[in-house]
Amino acid sequence: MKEKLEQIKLEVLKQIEQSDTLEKLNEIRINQLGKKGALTEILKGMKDVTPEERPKIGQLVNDVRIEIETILEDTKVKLEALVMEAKLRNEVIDVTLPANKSKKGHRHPNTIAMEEVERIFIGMGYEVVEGPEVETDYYNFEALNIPADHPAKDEQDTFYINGDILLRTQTSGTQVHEMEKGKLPIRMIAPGRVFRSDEVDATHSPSFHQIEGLVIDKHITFADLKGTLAEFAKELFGEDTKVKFRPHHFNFTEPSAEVDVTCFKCGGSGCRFCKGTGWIEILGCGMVHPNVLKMSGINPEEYSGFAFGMGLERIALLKYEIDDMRLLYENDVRFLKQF
Ligand code: 2U9
Repeated sequence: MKEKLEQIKLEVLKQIEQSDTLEKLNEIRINQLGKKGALTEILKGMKDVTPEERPKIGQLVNDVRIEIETILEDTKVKLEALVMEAKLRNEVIDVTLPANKSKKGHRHPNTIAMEEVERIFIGMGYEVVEGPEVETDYYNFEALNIPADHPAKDEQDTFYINGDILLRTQTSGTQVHEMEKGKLPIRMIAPGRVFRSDEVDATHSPSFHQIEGLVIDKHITFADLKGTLAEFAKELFGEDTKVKFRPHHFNFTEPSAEVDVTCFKCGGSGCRFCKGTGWIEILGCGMVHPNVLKMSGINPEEYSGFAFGMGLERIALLKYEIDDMRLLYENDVRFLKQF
């Protein structure tokens, strides 16, 4: 038995010595030490050994097993080191090669314009407030002095969830929610996505973005509105920009106006960009209608305010001289990477 064990040991050691890959080494482990291995076979044959001899033989088998395992483990470590060495030799990194350029994205022109407008108003002490895109008829129309069946609702046709719940056509509901909180004064802008049942063309989209503003305090006058928007226009389009207020009508403001700025391309003398007029329309505004204040629990005898609203896409198109709004939504990288 002893000789047989010695013979197995020598045979295994020879095999280990000759194995030059980790796979071969593993094969030896399975064949020799596994369930069907030579050593296990010997243990199985222990029933033929006398009871006195059994512990001795058992000890011998164990010693040989430990010796083989130790040599297998040492050889494995050596082979792994060789594999790693060869790998390191083959995978030489040329640190002088130019690196692969990572394709870094950047902000969308809409986002750039939005953040620019926000920056200007934050600088004037305004808070940026976001509101829900799904609104009730009350917050989108009723509270803004647009009652049921008013023709203004026709111009702002939208997508209805049911008879009362709709996708907002303007961000004005956000200001109504703020007014209802009863914390005055208010100086806020409400940027966000709005929806209209419009066909897509160069200047329309069923989903676009607005930035509306609202200021409510004691003694707010149209002069505050003019001064604020004149300053905003200068910041956005340049120090020489002048503003013009044209009378207009909105249900939620009285008096109301549309605001033009001097064309930043020709300075007001008239060019193709401003269609020869020297002026470009950028937003609408007005003094908050007393009905609107009253409906949200604000006393119009004590408080007054002004509001304004602009289409963000329109600002982005003007600022970056883009002539088709659809380009802003197509996500064509060749277009987007120009900004
Ligand atoms: C409250 C009271 C008044 C917001 C205003 C406009 C004028 C306006 C248009 C610009 C182009 C919408 O995107 S557009 O089609 N908006 O002209 N918006 S005043 O007035 C408010 C808002 C909230 C409580």
